[in-house]
Amino acid sequence: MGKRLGSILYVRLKCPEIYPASVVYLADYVHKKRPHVDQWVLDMARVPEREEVAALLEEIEKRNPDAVAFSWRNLQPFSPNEDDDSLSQAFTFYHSSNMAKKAGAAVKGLQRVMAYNSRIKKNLSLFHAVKRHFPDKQIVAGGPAFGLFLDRITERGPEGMIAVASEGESALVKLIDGEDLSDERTAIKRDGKLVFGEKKEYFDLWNESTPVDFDYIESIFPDFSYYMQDKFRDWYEVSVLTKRGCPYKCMFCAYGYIDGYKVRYRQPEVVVDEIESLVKRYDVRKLWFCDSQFYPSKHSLPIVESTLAGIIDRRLDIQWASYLRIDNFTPSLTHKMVESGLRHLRLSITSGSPEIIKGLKIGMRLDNFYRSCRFLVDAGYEGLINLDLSLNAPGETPETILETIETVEKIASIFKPGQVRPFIIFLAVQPKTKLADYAISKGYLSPDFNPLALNPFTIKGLIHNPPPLGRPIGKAVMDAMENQPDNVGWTVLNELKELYSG
Ligand code: B12
Ligand code: SF4
Repeated sequence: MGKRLGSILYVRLKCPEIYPASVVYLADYVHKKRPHVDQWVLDMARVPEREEVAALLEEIEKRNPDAVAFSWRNLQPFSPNEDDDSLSQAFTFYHSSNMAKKAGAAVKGLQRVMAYNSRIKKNLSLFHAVKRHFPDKQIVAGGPAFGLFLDRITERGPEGMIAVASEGESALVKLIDGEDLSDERTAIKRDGKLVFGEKKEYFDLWNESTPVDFDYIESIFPDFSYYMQDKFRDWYEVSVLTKRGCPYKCMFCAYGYIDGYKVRYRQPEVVVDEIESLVKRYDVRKLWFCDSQFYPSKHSLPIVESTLAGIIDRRLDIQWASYLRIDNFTPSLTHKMVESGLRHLRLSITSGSPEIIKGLKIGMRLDNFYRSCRFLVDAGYEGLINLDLSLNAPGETPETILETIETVEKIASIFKPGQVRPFIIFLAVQPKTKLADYAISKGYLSPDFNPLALNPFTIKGLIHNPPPLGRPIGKAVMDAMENQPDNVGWTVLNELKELYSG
């Protein structure tokens, strides 16, 4: 038995303005399970960068908590898609023949990499500051950043720090109770070495999860109201969890590893009660269901339908979005989606070539995809459809690219003109994925690659766009980003069609 904890100060590490789901769900659960524990939240997103250390030390002085619990969301802020300016800088640097532009992109790219590295150092320096100034406080850390990088972050943290990867509810309660954490996905730094725990059982989301008590959250989290202001109402998405896990093993995706391959649900009633509070209390209108996958498979159908039916029955006027597979839609589900406020669709079709889809282990058939598109039209869906395409996936050839273009055109023809927007997003190589194994086996990455050590060479390897197609695709994307920034997807597809149809 370790020391029991009677109070926790959560420190939400800096990240761009996004609803603070992690600490809201964690603190709410801890309060219901162990109401005697005092909790507070300090949100670094609201503290100017140079004042972070002082703000943290001052808050610890004031509260005197037994534990300081850091929550770290983003570790890899770059995304290899057409909306991210970093990709345009990288491609200009790699593919432009204009030396002045190349040099400009190199400088901007370097500035971003430096800012990124300095953010990681800054976060770690906060851990070390606590250890230095308050050696008796238990330092615990968790959050999405640890999902893939538990070891790499913890080894740079202070001695005695406990880090938790993936869901944190059960681990935190065990820590509060002074119990052993070896059956949770944890890393503890002891005598300079890491000792790992292994998760034995998922948190029982179905029975244990209840609607968030926002009165309580407001009482411990002074900045919470900031995320509920009027000014955010039209664009800001408050996140609501409906389930965890994804049963698929798409070659490029690490969500199953992070979140588990077994799907666990919150009860529809619980989810809908929570949405009702958000709507009635804060007039929230836009939601993001922050699941790895909102509709993972046919098995989820009754629960997903029941959640949407609850939103409709209670007349909750919301618009929602989520990561969503559409290949198992039914007419009834599609109607409920549209009626409950489906706002836009971002569909990771990845490729329109059956061979590439199979190779990527996406487990999707194109005829099912087309059928679901027709269900959406029948249900009256008129929102935008982003079709995420990762050109140059393993096995890609000019012929498979032409097949993809044909598929995209077919999908677009099902909807109204302008409704479908192809969106170019390169495959990012994430550790713990089959894509990483493949990139290593092909020599694109070294076996000991460190996805956190960014420099122009590692960045090139981490964006999967190898030769021989890498150059023409990269150049088409770079030109489109420069000349047709509002229509990159179609411009790239049209250019590649012209190039490869001979
Ligand atoms: C939904 C989602 C999004 C949505 C969010 C919508 C919204 N309004 O909330 C969208 C699409 C907008 C998005 C965007 C981005 N995302 Co995102 N996203 C996710 C996803 C699928 C779920 C995150 C979530 O909200 N989960 C629900 C909450 C409740 O869970 P949680 O935050 O993980 O918290 C739990 C645990 O982490 C833990 N925990 C958290 N804090 C603490 C603290 C302690 C002390 C302990 C013990 C435990 C603990 O306990 C919590 C409860 O169980 C994850 C992948 C995944 N499967 O987890 C990626 C993920 C979080 N995203 C990621 C990234 C990188 C991004 C982007 C930077 C991408 C980009 N380049 O644009 C942006 C950043 C957005 C921003 N403004 O910050 C990464 C973050 C880690 C990393 N590798 O950097 C993840 C992990 C995916 C990945 N690639 O690995 N994302
Ligand atoms: S890409 Fe989507 S469906 Fe595939 S494993 Fe990841 S979350 Fe699941």
